[in-house]
Amino acid sequence: MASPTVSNRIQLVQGDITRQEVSAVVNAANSTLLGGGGVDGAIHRTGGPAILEECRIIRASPDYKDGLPAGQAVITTGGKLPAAHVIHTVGPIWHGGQQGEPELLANCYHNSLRLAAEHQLASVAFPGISTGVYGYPKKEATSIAVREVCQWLSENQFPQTVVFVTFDDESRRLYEQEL
Ligand code: AR6
Repeated sequence: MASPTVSNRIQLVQGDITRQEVSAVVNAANSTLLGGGGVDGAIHRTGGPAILEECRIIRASPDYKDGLPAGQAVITTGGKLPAAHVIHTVGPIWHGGQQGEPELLANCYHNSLRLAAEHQLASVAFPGISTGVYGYPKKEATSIAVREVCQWLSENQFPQTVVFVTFDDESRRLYEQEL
């Protein structure tokens, strides 16, 4: 049987990322890994304390004593979420675009996908990393998200499927245009 094309491996869903039945959901975290608002708050609220416990263990390792740098990713349990895992990544805070924001945002997608592949995860759901509190312009962020995911899928077998989860109508339209 022919392998599915990249576009057949991408889905667009409008809704709450914590309800996605996927192998892993990606958390738009901050470098403390100890929780926050937006997607981060929703994931910890719905997933329960097991996620925070693992985040604290990660923070206790010498590698992450100063926190998780922007662009990097780590994986924990999904606790009580339908998803078995959470991949936590830290998006860049938007400072106008001249401080490495596009590269850092691309790294978030790339490193999250690399972790998913290392764990042979079938499906991963991404929110629009950095497009909330961190202020990244949605159109530019969407373009980077779609570009990085398409490139990864064209070169790798895992994850088999990527789901872009959008919250609002504007974001959904931007993904539709980009895809
Ligand atoms: N499901 C899907 N998308 C959502 C949800 C949800 N439940 N909630 C919000 N969005 P944000 P950031 C959308 O602010 O910009 C936290 O405090 C939202 O509309 O969650 O990376 C962290 O601890 C937006 O488009 O993440 C950090 O301190 C996108 O998800 C900081 O916010 C991301 O919004 C990270 O900010």
